[in-house]
Amino acid sequence: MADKFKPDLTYSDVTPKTLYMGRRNFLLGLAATGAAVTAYKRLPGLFAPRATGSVPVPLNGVVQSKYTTTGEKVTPENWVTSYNNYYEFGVEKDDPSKNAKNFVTSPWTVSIEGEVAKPQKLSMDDILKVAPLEERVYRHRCVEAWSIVVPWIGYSFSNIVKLAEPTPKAKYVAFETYYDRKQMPLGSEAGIQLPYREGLRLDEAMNPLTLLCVGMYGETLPNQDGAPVRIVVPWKYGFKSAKSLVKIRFVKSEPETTWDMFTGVNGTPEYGFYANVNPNVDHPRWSQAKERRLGEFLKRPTLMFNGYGDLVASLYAGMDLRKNF
Ligand SMILES: Nc1nc2c(c(=O)[nH]1)N[C@H]1C(S)=C(S)[C@@H](COP(=O)(O)O)O[C@H]1N2
Ligand SMILES: [Mo]
Repeated sequence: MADKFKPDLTYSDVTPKTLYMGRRNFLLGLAATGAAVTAYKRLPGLFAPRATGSVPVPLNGVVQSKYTTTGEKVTPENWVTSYNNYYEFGVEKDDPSKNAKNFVTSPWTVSIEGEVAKPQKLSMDDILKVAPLEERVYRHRCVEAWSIVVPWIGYSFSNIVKLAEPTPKAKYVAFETYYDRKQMPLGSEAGIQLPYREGLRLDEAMNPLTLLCVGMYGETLPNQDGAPVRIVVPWKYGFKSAKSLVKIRFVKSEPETTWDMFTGVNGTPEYGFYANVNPNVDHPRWSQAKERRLGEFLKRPTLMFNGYGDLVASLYAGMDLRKNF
């Protein structure tokens, strides 16, 4: 790929980063700057220092992706890390940033299982070697009508699918995320079934936009944003983008998910399996026509498929998107 490379360290980053990276790792980071893809192949691990799971560290060798399709202003990182949902750490928007500080994400294992020729367990180092890391700026729209624009880092999830070699029986992918009552004591009060479960149809999972995500804003993921590895599905409501992934299971039929098992305040299901961003189909309790971009005052119109229709609309040809919401 002849894309431009984005250095992982810019001059303005240098001072704060030296403080927590330590001199050796800092120099390693500098050495990798500009060497990008070749460095990606040579570096023993892409984490500058080994991630402790408490402080994000720069990711080296990240290339710009052709799937950055929005020229919209990136949301200030501060908003993205301090206003979000991660119910295992509490249900208020400022809970995850406060309560996930000491979440231990190293070592980490992601298990690939089910209808595959190659079931396997991957460490984070394995995951970082599957494909070159790309930076992709995506719109991200929560079902609760707020949105953000984030420079994620990762690669197409299709790379994982290829690694797993699904059998012809595999039609869906089920995701399961980490749950430990000791580290996540507020999870039991969240009112949803944990561990958090999500899923995609196999063709949705194969769509190049579906991202296996290991970082954002040039660094590994902060705990509250799903460290150390998560899914990002930009044309669907945010709840499909499961954080802190531990299991990827290829299955024959549509898997149960945390949010389609959830019966809302009226005792009826409020969230469908598809969850495609759709300004024309309201949530039972609020309109989806507009959204508030975090940090902005005026609401903006919500876009069909969150603006990714040219790449994903064909997945739903002939489907009634009101029924399959
Ligand atoms: N494990 C887990 N993943 C999760 C959630 C959660 O509560 N637990 N919340 C989801 C919701 S509702 C949203 S909007 C996004 C938010 O992602 P962000 O914090 O990176 O913005 O994460 C999704 N992934
Ligand atoms: Mo959400």
